[in-house]
Amino acid sequence: MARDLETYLRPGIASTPFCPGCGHGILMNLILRAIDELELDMDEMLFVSGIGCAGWIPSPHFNADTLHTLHGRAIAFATGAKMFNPKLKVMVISGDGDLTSIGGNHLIHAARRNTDLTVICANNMIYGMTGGQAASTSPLGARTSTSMDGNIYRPFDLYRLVLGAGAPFAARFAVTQPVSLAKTIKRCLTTPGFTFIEVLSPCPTQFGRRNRYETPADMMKLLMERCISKDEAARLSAEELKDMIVTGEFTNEQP
Ligand SMILES: Cc1ncc(C[n+]2csc(CCOP(=O)(O)OP(=O)(O)O)c2C)c(N)n1
Ligand SMILES: [Mg+2]
Repeated sequence: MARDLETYLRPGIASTPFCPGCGHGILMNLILRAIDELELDMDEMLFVSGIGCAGWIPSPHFNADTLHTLHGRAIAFATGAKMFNPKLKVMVISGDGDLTSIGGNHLIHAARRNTDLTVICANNMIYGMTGGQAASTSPLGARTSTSMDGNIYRPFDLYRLVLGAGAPFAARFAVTQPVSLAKTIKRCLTTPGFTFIEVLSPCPTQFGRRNRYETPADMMKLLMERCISKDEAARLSAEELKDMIVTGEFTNEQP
């Protein structure tokens, strides 16, 4: 039977670190929901995060063992813990800057090695916590505190990056697709090997206000309009697909 999700939180945490309209709280809820529906014992799990707003999703919130590690090094710590105790179910939850900018090297090698980890990347397309600098995921033309006239570099396409590095499974969903996202988190937690989910999570404070989103709701609405399933995408022309974000589960055929 479903438990009250509050029972998964450390007692005494009275407030949230997340800004109004941030998607990270929705993601936190869905991870706990997935754990609850699978009836996993959090005492047999370890949650690892790096530095950034997304790093706060597991730590200090989850009432379990959490490792809040150095910026960019969550996967390295998680790999060490898994090697030491292979029975642990190890989940890495961190931001796009942490996992794919400073930590990109660890990400591709864990994918290549098919290390038995579930990695969830909360992608808000910016370094949220430190003042809105451009990340390796910031879109072309995006205004950030380090690209006031628009970002001149192309962003990583994260699920393709991870599949290209050899991971057997990668997915992309937005926090505005909670049912599909929770289902995929459950799939990752029950699939051995390296599994990765890019979760699109709006940051109205650092990204939205610099990029002409009037309200936090506008960022959510845009995700709701633009995120389509890969089946829907298959029916669209290249022109129709231009502004769309294809979401779903993706696998690598090769072993
Ligand atoms: C070695 C090192 N470099 C830089 C920083 C500063 N720093 C901390 S978090 C962060 C970016 C976090 O961005 P992201 O992972 O996307 O998380 P968000 O806050 O957007 O959720 C940076 C640059 C640091 N703590 N350590
Ligand atoms: Mg970020």
